[in-house]
Amino acid sequence: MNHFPTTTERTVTTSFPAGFLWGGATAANQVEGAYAEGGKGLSIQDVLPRGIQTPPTEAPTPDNLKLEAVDFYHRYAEDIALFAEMGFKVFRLSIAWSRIFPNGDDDAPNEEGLAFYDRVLDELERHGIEPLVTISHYETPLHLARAYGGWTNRDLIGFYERYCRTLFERYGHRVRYWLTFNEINSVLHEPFLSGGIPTPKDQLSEQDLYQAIHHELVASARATRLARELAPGAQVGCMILAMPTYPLTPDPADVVAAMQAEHANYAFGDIHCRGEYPGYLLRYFREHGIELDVTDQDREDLRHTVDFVSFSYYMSLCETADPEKKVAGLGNIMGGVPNPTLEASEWGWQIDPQGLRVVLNDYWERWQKPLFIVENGLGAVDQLVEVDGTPTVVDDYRIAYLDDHLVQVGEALADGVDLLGYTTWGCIDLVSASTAQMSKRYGFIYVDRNDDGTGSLERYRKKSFHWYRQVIATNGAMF
Ligand code: BGP
Repeated sequence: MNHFPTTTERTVTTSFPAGFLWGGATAANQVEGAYAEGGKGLSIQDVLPRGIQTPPTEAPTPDNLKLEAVDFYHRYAEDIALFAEMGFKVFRLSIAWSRIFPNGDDDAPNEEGLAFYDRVLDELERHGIEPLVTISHYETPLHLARAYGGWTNRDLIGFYERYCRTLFERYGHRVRYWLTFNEINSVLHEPFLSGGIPTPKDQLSEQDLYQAIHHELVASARATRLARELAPGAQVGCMILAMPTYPLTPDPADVVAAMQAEHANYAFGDIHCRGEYPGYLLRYFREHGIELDVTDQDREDLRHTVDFVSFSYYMSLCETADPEKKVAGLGNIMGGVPNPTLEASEWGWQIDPQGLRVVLNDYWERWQKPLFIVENGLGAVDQLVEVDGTPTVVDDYRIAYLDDHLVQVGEALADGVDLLGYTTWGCIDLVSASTAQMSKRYGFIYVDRNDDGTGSLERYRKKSFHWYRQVIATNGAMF
């Protein structure tokens, strides 16, 4: 078995499948801006000026970069034209729930919000780019957080279902790929960002947290059921924050610790793919005195399993059973123990291209559902320079990161993994989720906006823009 590759060097020449969906990904709250235009209500993001680092503010404050973000709301046509220039086959966007239902619990949708996404979808269609829509991407309407306690409240299932019904009725004939909740497992670590749960993390009981998770899982399954009814041909996927967890040492106790850490994430995929709670999670509930309110209808709803599994991948983690070796986590919401063999990005996210292959092989073998990589990329500080009189960024580090990861995607394809597509995160620079700043950039397109909010919002092609266009034009033949 030692013929399997152990470096990032490609050892096989399997090509990417015909029709492979190359593209990029964004989220409404990180690109759109126009936070109070078009009848939009407030979302939790409008009161998170410092990302996940400090508690929410009472009301929107001028230092919140997401209020204007990169102004996709007004510049979507220009941006989509740039995506088309790169040859995108797919564009992942989220719909801002509070543009459609400003308070979340409104009786009727906001027509202006719906019309905005009609225009965006028209533009994508004009360029032959397939939309991939995230229904809820860290942007719960603020009213649902404040008045209902976010997803801890069962009423949110009904509000979400009404929202999904509206989306499927309006866009179901033109959107094939839907994701129910962005990184659904992240609620374990960031209950407000991910689940609109206002109770501070250290005061939130596991009972309430898992009840909220249960409500989201039921809502996700109901969305899948509804899509089958209202949007035949639609493909619904779950979306998981993937982070393969390695044992820190070969000590079997570390191996078990890593397995258990991984279970916390697997559970979300297991329920979405198998339609019921896995035994290891039921055991956890028993041993921690967690008794969920689960109705017969919930059980029946959960049986509506997803068509595919999507995930984000940025890094791997280690786990250990030894409390002395448990050092504070990386700059990521999932914690974990740093891997001594890996380099890290400027934000402490450890770079591990082979980890992507581990995830692809592992998820495929575990669930036997088509996979979709809907986030991957390098957050870095970029320097705008002039080359031959044209402003650009010479982002060789980003090209190297993506290149190394795509080599590993090729390895997984050669192993027979069924992969629908690959959308890099933040294909255009956007406001970072964790830091709420501009300076952590992911894009192929540079946006002139600074952390202090200044900047012209002009767009410039980076070196990686031209590289990615080649990747797509050759359908990944260069890997
Ligand atoms: C994921 C989120 C995205 C995105 C990305 C990068 O967890 O789904 O919204 O922001 O991470 O994170 P950051 O912006 O913190 O660098």
